[in-house]
Amino acid sequence: MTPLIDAIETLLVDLPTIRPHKLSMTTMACQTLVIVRLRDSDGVEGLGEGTTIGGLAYGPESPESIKHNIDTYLAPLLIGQPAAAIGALRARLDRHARGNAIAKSALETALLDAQGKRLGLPMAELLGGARQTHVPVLWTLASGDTRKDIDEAFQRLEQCRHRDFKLKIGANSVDADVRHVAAIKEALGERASVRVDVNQAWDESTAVRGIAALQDAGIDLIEQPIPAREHAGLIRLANRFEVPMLADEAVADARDGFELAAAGFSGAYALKIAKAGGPRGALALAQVAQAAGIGLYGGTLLEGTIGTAASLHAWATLGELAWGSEMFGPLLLKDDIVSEPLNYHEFGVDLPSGPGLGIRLDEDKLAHYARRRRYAK
Ligand code: MUC
Ligand code: MG
Repeated sequence: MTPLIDAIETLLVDLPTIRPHKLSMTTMACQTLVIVRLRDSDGVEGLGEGTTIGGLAYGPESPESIKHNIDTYLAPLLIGQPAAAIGALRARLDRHARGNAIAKSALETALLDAQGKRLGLPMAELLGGARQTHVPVLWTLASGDTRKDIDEAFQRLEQCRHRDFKLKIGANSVDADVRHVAAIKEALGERASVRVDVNQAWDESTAVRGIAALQDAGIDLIEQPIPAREHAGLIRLANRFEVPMLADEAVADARDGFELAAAGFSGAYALKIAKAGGPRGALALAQVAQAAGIGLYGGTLLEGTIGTAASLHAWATLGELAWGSEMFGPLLLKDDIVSEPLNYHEFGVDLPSGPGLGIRLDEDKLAHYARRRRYAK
């Protein structure tokens, strides 16, 4: 008999970060994961995660809205439905609920995890099969302090943890940011690739000035220098400079990717399961990028291990990630809610093996970090 979806539970999990993580729009001391536990009538459980950055600072979904909208609107659309009909279920969510890409990504991940466990297959096999099992991972230097960032970079290089670094800029003046980035690049030299993420903080003329100086300093990639909706401006910047642009907030899904490519963008796209409504949507964007000759980059919204593993299963199916990935979310957190952490080594991370995500919850840790209901007696 076809298993049906019996129950969907959501939990908010607050995990402290190892140090403050400073972005142009917020500084994080804690990350909140929305964990989904989906139970099917055959007893199989699927896990999913929906995570954003800084409450509502990064985008229109907050952890609380993700939980609320799953509980109130999205879960009821899935309960009682055939659990294996993942394409039809995702279409059903899109037909009845607009937006909410992160919430949908968490549910799609849980559906894929359950189906993988049911069939005894890793999630990557449901998505086309792994073409790589070790994915390169960069580290974001974002302590807000140049000296600390340089020390952190050397530590990571010596541990063979990371050799590509992304610097979060845009919160300070352009001159201060350029000085900070140039000092880090000079200290690291050719030992590391240094990139920046401006997270939309500049207008176009500021971007022209900033990027010119960053290009001279030897920076390899400029991520989302101007606001997400300014596609024409991003294309002008891509045409003006030799250093490539990485579109992040500007491209959520395949439709955005098609529009930007058709309008003449060249450079790279950051794929994120959270932006695209799940692993399948992120891979659809990857296909558009590949057709347009645009480079791929495996992106994160700083998910914990479950969201990171789901992303890795998707990225593993791609032949090449020209710019590697940033699947370091679990390393930014002081603790974890899974029984076996991901294996980071040799400047990358292994694709977890085993059915579904290949990840098991640590129930004690989950209970410890799960947010209690504030108004319970
Ligand atoms: C972003 O915009 O890229 C990814 C790494 C990081 O430090 O922040 C995120 C979000
Ligand atoms: Mg970014």
